[in-house]
Order: sequence, then C-alpha cells, then structure tokens
Amino acid sequence: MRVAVIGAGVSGLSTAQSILEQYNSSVIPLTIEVYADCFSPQTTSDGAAGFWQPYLYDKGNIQETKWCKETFDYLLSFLHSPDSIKMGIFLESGYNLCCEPAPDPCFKESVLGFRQLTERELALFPGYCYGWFNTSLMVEGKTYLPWLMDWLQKRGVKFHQRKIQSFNELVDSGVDVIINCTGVRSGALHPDPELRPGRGQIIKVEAPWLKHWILTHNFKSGTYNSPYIIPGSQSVVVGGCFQIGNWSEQNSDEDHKRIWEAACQLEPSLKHARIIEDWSGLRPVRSKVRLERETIQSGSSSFEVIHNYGHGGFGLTIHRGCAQEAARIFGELLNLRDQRPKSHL
Ligand SMILES: Cc1cc2nc3c(=O)[nH]c(=O)nc-3n(C[C@H](O)[C@H](O)[C@H](O)COP(=O)(O)OP(=O)(O)OC[C@H]3O[C@@H](n4cnc5c(N)ncnc54)[C@H](O)[C@@H]3O)c2cc1C
Ligand SMILES: *[C@@H]1O[C@H](CO)[C@@H](O)[C@H](O)[C@H]1NC(C)=O
Ligand SMILES: *[C@@H]1O[C@H](CO)[C@@H](O)[C@H](O)[C@H]1NC(C)=O
Ligand SMILES: *[C@@H]1O[C@H](CO)[C@@H](O)[C@H](O)[C@H]1NC(C)=O
Ligand SMILES: CC(=O)N[C@H]1CO[C@H](CO)[C@@H](O)[C@@H]1O
Repeated sequence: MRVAVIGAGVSGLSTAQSILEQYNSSVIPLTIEVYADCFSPQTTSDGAAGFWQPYLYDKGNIQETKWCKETFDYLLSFLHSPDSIKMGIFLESGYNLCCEPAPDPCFKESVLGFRQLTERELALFPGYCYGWFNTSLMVEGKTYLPWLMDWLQKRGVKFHQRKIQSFNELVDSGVDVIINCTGVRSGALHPDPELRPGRGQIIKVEAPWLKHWILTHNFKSGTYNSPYIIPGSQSVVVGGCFQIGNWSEQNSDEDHKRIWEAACQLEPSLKHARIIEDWSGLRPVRSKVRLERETIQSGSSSFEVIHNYGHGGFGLTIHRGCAQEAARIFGELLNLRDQRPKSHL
C-alpha cells in the first residue's frame, strides 16, 4: 500500500502520523511519502502563532468543535512529558475581550477554567465591557513540525521536495491513495471555488514581560480584524488582520501601522517592545473544513483522494481531530479494497 501525502504543513504531517499510528501493524507493507514544495520553516503552519483557539462560534458545525476538542485533549496529554516543550506545547492563560455582551463561545467546555471576566479585570482594558478568562495551550508550528517530521522519518516516511502539478504524476508512479493537504494553494491541482485566502499579517516582538494572551473580538469588523497579542516561547505575536480574498504574502506598511497602533492601545507597554519582524500568511478559508474521500476518474482508470484542507485561522487548533478522521477514512478505503481484491482501489 503506497500512500502519498501532498503538503508538509500541520495537516499533511499529522495525517501521515495518524495513518501510521492506526495501520502500521495491520497494513504491511505501508509506504508513506510526503510531497511538498515548502517544508518547515516555510509553511503557513510555521508562521502562525500556534495558539489553540477556534473561532468563537461554530455556527452549528459541531463536528469541527469536536475535532478541536480532540486536539486540545491530545496535546494536553503530553504536558506530563518533558518532551512537551520539544513539541512546542505549553499552557498559557489569557483574555478574550468583547465590545458588547456575547453568548458563550463554542470552546468553553474544551479549555481549562473558563469563566466570565470580573469588573476589576475589565477595568484593565478600556473600551471593552465583556469577556472571558481561561487557560489554553500553545502548539508552535516552528517546533511541532520538525518534531512531527522527525517522528515520521524514524518510521520510514520519505520526504520529497517537489511541486505536484497534477495528481496523475503520483498515480502514474504507482501510488494507491493520495491525501490532499495543500492548504490554501490549489495551484493547478483542481479549482475549489469555496476555498479563499484570508490574509493575515503579524508583528513579532520581544516583550518577555507579557505572560497572557489577549484577543479582542469586534463583531463589526469581523474575526481577527481587531488586535490580538499572543506570547510565544521566543517572541510575542501581535496581530489583527484578516483580509478575505487577498492573495498577497507581502508585508504591508499600512497594515503594520494599523496593527501596531491598535495593539499599543490595548497593551501600552508594547511601546517599549523591540520589533523583530513582520510576517504575512494566507489562512485557507472555507465555509467548513473539507475532509472527505473522492474517487477521481482519469481516462479508463480511477484513483482515490482523501481531502483534508480548509482549516482557516485554526489549523493548529483542529489538526489532530482532522488527522484522526482522515486516517479513519483511509480505513474505509482499505475495507473497500479487501472487498474488491482485484480492483486498483
Ligand atoms: C497570521 C496567521 C496566524 C495564524 N495563527 C494561528 C493560530 O494561532 N492558531 C491556529 O490554530 N491557526 C493559526 N493560523 C492558521 C493556520 O496557520 C492554518 O490553518 C494552517 O497552517 C493550515 O495548515 P495546512 O497544513 O493545511 O497548510 P500549510 O501549512 O499552508 O501547508 C500546506 C503545504 O502544502 C504544500 N503544497 C501546496 N500545494 C502544493 C503542490 N501543488 N505541490 C506540492 N506541495 C504543495 C505546501 O508546500 C505546504 O507544505 C494562522 C494563520 C495566519 C495566516
Ligand atoms: C505501530 O505504532 C505504534 C504507535 O506509534 C507503536 O507502538 C507500535 O510499536 C508500532 N508497530 C509497528 C509494527 O511498527
Ligand atoms: C486539493 O486541495 C486544494 C486545496 O489546497 C483544492 O483547491 C483542490 O481542489 C484539491 N484537489 C482536488 C482534486 O480536489
Ligand atoms: C492586500 O495585501 C497587500 C499587502 O501585501 C496590501 O498592500 C493591499 O492593500 C491588500 N489589499 C486589500 C484589498 O486588502
Ligand atoms: C489559570 C486560572 O486562573 N484558571 C482559573 C480560571 O477560572 C476558574 C474559575 O472558573 C478557576 O478555578 C481557575 O483557577
């Protein structure tokens, strides 16, 4: 059984891991290859802050809330291990702030110690009148991706740095199943009009005195278009930019200025922080994650693809739940193959 994963961001690598964990002893031989034009530290997953938090509301998509919770519990289970920091995982508490009262968010049961803010806490943040405090997790891509690659490499997974122009390249070379974890870039693979970029720009600063994350929510300007501050292990991420439809990965001076001024208003001590760098990336925005299998016809034959992409601004937050689901779908394909032993899946 030869599996080709396209994409080496958090989705591709964790899907390869879940498939190996679930089938290494039942499918022999099981060969997994990962193809990507960008590897860590060059993927979107590396640039992201790595903060565990879905959007406030799942709009009825309970499945995604479950995948996020599954990811939280999975990451939390490593905190007793000294290796947690080699994986880029650590606890961090902080504030979600709103300009008006709002219903409880979908993740209130997932995080630790969720509660509403007190008057005294709100007094710390002029302009905000409502919010929540809780403890969440960080899973930093720049550490987690190399850890995943190392885990996979030790179990025989091969990595190929290559841009895939068409699925047929892989099918022609004898691959049985393709896993599509290409994030926002559909390239020439096949258009998906539902998938759009949600451009983000962040400023990384040195401000080691900041110990809490602060996310603001402005229901008029939309998700992540208002300031947020997320302390990481090496630097603090300052953001607040979400431009749907903008394909540019260039940093913009205008966005920098706007993000910085808003963040300094929220946390005035930032004025004394040293700015390290700006980074821009594209969130793979979709009405919902695409996680399903598809049989694609190619001439007289067909091949199987499992899609796992479209994780918007919460790819690290949801990755493990999605990877486990993709691996379960892979199991369905194995059953089909067993029922029809002669077909090429
Ligand atoms: C500014 C910003 C901040 C963010 N902060 C957070 C956060 O704090 N928490 C959180 O959970 N999420 C955050 N996100 C969202 C998160 O970064 C994404 O949801 C996540 O990285 C998507 O992961 P992925 O593996 O699907 O895609 P990617 O990380 O983009 O990986 C895609 C992979 O596919 C490869 N690829 C694509 N097309 C081809 C092809 N044709 N051939 C070969 N290879 C190909 C690429 O080279 C790459 O390896 C943030 C995003 C941005 C932009
Ligand atoms: C399969 O993976 C599990 C979990 O990583 C591991 O404990 C087990 O030893 C592996 N089995 C084989 C046959 O490689
Ligand atoms: C593979 O995923 C990309 C998104 O990264 C999507 O645009 C494309 O349509 C998918 N390929 C197919 C054949 O569906
Ligand atoms: C898109 O991003 C670029 C920065 O790379 C910026 O100059 C431009 O104004 C943005 N466009 C929109 C419509 O936000
Ligand atoms: C880290 C922290 O302060 N967590 C607190 C969150 O709020 C609950 C009350 O709902 C406290 O019990 C936790 O200690």
